[in-house]
Amino acid sequence: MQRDTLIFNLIRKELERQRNGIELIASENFTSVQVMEAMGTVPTNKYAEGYPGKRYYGGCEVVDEIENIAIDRLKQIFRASWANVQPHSGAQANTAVFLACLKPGDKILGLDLSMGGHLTHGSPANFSGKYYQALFYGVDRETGLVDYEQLERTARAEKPKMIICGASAYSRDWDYKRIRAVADEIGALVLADIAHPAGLIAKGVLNDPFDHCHIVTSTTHKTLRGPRGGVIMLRNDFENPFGIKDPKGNTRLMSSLLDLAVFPGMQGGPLEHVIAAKAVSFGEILTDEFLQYQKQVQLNAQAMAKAFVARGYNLISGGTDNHLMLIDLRNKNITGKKAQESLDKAHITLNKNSVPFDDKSPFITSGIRVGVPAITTRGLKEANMEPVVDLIDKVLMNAEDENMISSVKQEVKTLMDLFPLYPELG
Ligand code: DSN
Repeated sequence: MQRDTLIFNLIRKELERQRNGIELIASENFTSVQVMEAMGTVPTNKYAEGYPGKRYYGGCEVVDEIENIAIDRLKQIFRASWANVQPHSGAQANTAVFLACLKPGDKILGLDLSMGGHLTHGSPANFSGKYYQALFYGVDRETGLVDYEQLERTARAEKPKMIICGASAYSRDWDYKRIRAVADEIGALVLADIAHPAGLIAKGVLNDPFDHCHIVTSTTHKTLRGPRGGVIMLRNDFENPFGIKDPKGNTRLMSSLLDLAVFPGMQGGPLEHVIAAKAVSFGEILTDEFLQYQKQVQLNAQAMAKAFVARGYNLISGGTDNHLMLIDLRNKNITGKKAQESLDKAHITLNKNSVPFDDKSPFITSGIRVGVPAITTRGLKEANMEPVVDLIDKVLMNAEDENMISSVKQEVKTLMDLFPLYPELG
């Protein structure tokens, strides 16, 4: 077969783009080379519908070993008693949880997307808002913190079957215990979607949701720094309290219902090459080096937040506990869309983001979300955050000045050349 130079040249171009820029998308990271190596390997050829030891195809003995190692390592990381590593993404993981726990039309209560929540937590544009009756809590207008009183009020009044905690644009830690207390009052389940802060939670840098939340889902590619994918975990197993049974009408433990929801409920063949890469990344997460990395992520985020505040930027909640910050640009007279586009030209990558109580559409937005996991992986430390914020500020304050943007682009490259990305790849 002729080599597909068109695509391989574009992959090379993407490598150079990643090398030359400052990557601040809060949900992105740079995996290790061995994680990428594992992804491009022969398990991609294998059909393995089912689970280790219970597959619908022959020849699964090796992928069984791989998948069992991934499961064992993930359980060890989070002190979980059960894990499913097959979800293709975080959205798939959440879909499987709903399928295992709820009936269509049941009420769910999650953080509003416009307040930092996630599409799969009940947005009307998503299956979660179409098949379930979605209710929302928000953040406090003054403090920018989750409005736990509103959450409790809504929970008591509406009695949702599931309360979802977790966010994609929230910079503070969560009071899981408080959420569990109201869930117990009304007989609801608590799902923690830790896709964003999972790496910090894994190493004890943030509160542990497992003691208080019945089910935990995550992606594997954000702060966990693994391949793109999802997982579901339980620390303690339990019976579905709402009478959901397996397809044969039998009562099963939640672990079993969740397995059935992932396959055959929602997915077909697992991506065993990605599961191999997940296993490799889980091995990395178990090291002390990864603890140092997560501590540095938090230090960098705090240093960056301080530098923004010093330049008069309005951070929602005033700062950050985790790996990201959400900035309301309204006092800087630039929209999120314009900010993202201008920064893109300077090779500083981030995303526009609605801010709580935004008066602009999600296509324009008043804010930007800034995250440090990727630049921390490249080796930037607290002292580098001030210069990075300086470059961002220069662009945002001179968004119409193409010469200025071009000179910032040069400065970005000079800075990032000091932190080589994937030198092994030539
Ligand atoms: N919400 C996306 C993000 O955080 O970038 C992931 O689904």
